[in-house]
Amino acid sequence: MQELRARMEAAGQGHVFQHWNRLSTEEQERLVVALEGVDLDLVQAHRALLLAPESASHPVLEPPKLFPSAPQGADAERAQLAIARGQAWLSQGKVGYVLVAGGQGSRLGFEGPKGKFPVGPLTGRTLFGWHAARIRAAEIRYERRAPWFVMTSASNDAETRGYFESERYFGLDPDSVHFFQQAMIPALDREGRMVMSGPGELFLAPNGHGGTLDALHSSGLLDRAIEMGIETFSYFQVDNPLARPADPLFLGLHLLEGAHMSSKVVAKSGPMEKVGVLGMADGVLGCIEYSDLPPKLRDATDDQGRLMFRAGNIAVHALQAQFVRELTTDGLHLPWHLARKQMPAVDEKGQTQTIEGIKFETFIFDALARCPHSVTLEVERALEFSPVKNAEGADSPDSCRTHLTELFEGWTRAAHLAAPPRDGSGRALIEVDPCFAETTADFLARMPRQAHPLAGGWLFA
Ligand code: UD2
Repeated sequence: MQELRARMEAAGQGHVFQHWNRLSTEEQERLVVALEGVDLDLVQAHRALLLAPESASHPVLEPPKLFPSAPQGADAERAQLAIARGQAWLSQGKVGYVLVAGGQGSRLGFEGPKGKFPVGPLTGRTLFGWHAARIRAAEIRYERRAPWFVMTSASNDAETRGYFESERYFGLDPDSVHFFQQAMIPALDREGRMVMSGPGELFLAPNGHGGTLDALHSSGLLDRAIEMGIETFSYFQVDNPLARPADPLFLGLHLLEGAHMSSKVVAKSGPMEKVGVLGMADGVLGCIEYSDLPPKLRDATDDQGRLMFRAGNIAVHALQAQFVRELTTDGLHLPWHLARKQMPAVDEKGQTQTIEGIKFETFIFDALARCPHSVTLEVERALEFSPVKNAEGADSPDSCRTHLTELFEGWTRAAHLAAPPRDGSGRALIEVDPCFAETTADFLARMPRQAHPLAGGWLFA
């Protein structure tokens, strides 16, 4: 105890004991356990980062080279080659899926893991359900079971595992689903002191999606994946039910290029859309936040009238397992970002107030800076990106359901089927199971096939 107290005081964090005498024995024990789990060197590094004067750097920004969504000529030939390569890679069991689901979903206002949120227009299929169905579809197509690594955090791990169990792993083999938790780290106040959310409670926050790589390593799953023969991780986020983790074109392009890490992007809907864009800063690939893109570059267009900086990041990546190993040996080699957030903090009198504290996060896309080779594939937004982030408006459950039904209805039009029934608001009542089709071509290949009636609409399953 004395040693712990001395260490905290030496690090300028002695305040964590200021309410010690008011705590019950159990609370004291809990606090000691929490403090012993803190990496004080990391906290010191975060403190130094916070208190350092801000440097105003102005890097030279350039758009990245994009592989086009509708390739022509030599690109079309390369795409054919890539698809064959990607399919072979999937059939040989070289791909492991990594889903990040550790975030807190506070913008959505949903209690519990975001992956439990229902978005299936007819079935109410949840976000986890969509991802599982796409993995199942790949299992069927490539006649190969692949491991699925699901990252949770302390706040949603037990509920996520319980949910998979209650859903019988959505028809997947439970042994192929591996949960792992990302690390939680202290947040700091403006003076660089660790925030206490109660007299004996240290405030901890997830360490950002870059923490996925570190957690894969420290959980032992990285080594296990490599032992299983996994060479490429297909990484995607829980909030996008249209993410296609087993896309042979993307995986194949990544392999043909000999890339360490690759990304999918969609064309920004307009200069003002608030998404990060992939781009080069002083010749180094990364993600440029929309707020860091000067208006002149934000609005600039190319000779075809398209935005020059249009490569909207949809957070879908392919990463080589050996590259993940390099990045995580002797700690995670990614830069830290500061996020100012409202959080509860106990004051000297023991009263809890809301303060503006600072969370520290690493971002997966910063690993792009360390790749000598990388592919950036532009994909169709309608087919691959409809995230659920906000309670209403853009990127909400409602916009996502509309998006899904418009996509599926387009497939029925391509197949010359009659128009599906509509609800009172005019939205088509239709849903297509990913195991039935994931693209127009898949859907057409399944015709003629009758839909099952469900909830007054058509379900293709
Ligand atoms: C992210 C990207 C943005 C764009 C967008 C696409 C950042 C900073 N911005 O914005 O550029 O690509 O996604 O949808 O990433 N997560 C964890 N642990 C964490 C933090 C996040 O698992 O500690 C997961 C979270 O569950 C979610 C995903 O990462 O699946 C995205 O996190 P977010 O909601 O914080 O990122 P967002 O939507 O602001």
